[in-house]
Amino acid sequence: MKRFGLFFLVIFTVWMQVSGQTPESFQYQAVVRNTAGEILSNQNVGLRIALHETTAQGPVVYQETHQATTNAFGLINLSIGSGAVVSGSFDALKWHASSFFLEIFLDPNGGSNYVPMGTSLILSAPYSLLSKKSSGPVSMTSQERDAITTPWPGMMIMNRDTRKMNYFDGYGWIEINGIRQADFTCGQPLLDDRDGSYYNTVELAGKCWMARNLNYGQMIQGIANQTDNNIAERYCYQNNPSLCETYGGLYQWREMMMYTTTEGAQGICPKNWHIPSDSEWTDLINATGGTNNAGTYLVQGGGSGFEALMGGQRNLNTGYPFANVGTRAYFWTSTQTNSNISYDRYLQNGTAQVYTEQTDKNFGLSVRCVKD
Ligand SMILES: [Ca+2]
Repeated sequence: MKRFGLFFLVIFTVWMQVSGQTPESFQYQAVVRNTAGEILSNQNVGLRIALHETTAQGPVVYQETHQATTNAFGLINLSIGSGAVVSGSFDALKWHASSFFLEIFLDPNGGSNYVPMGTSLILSAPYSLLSKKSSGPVSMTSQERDAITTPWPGMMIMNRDTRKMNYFDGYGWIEINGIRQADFTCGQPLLDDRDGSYYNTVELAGKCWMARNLNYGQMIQGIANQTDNNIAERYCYQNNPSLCETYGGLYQWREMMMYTTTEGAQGICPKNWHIPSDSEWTDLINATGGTNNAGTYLVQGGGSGFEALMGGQRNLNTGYPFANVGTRAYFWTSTQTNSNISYDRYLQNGTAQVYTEQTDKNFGLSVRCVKD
């Protein structure tokens, strides 16, 4: 059997759909040749696209299939994001927060006997998909900036590594040093510059709390333990990244604490924020109606601004280690009972009570950070 190669992979133009009913997408163009270098012209081919998050070997967060016909020059044009969805949600991809790698599988006979053709980093797509969502320059890392193949003079980006504006002067990138006009005040969105995520914040009991669950780190499968490997890891309910978008990540206690047991440690929180202690949780609850009532006020739409969602937990069951999404919200504290157990608080749908319990550190619960 002949082996085929996509010799020439170009992601050249990213364009946005403006019709409300049409999904966002980006254009992908490739020339299909066989290994002898011969162009496959006027041929029906089947393709499967897989998007990996973070690294080329990272979790597959989206897959779709396409049928295409090469033209006389072997060229195919695909609109990624508008194929037949196999898994995941294109709209839920966090272009601004992560790197994505596009893996192509091809059946040169037009069927679904796909052969892997290779993986490449997507660079242009985040830029343009994101620019639809904001009128100003988009944020990216220095590495992503340097990978823009054809910056134009005057092009401007927000450098997420330095948190400064960069512009291209026709010869190279120039960084602008500015003067901070005002410090962060609670109630403003918090930018987590590790991944570009924003968190609403709310001041309660004299402390500034995240108003959304932390959603930082690399997703791993629920059956595996998070480990002390210098990689921040999270679970997503049902191993579904789009549920992390809604409910945030679920963290084992030791991972959340970044392998210290010091109450109030920064742990997995952004710089200058920390994991709330049990007493900080007590203060929060006392300020929002007390143990018997605070549940009413802490939930989304409850009026306190805390906006708790019932994100459920990662538990210790083999097979299906997730439970209680939609019915319970669990939050770790940084206060441990002993080396195996720590305090957490949970809310239950339809109940005003806020419960305190002591839970095995291997459970995966939600995390709210508090400003130092
Ligand atoms: Ca880890």
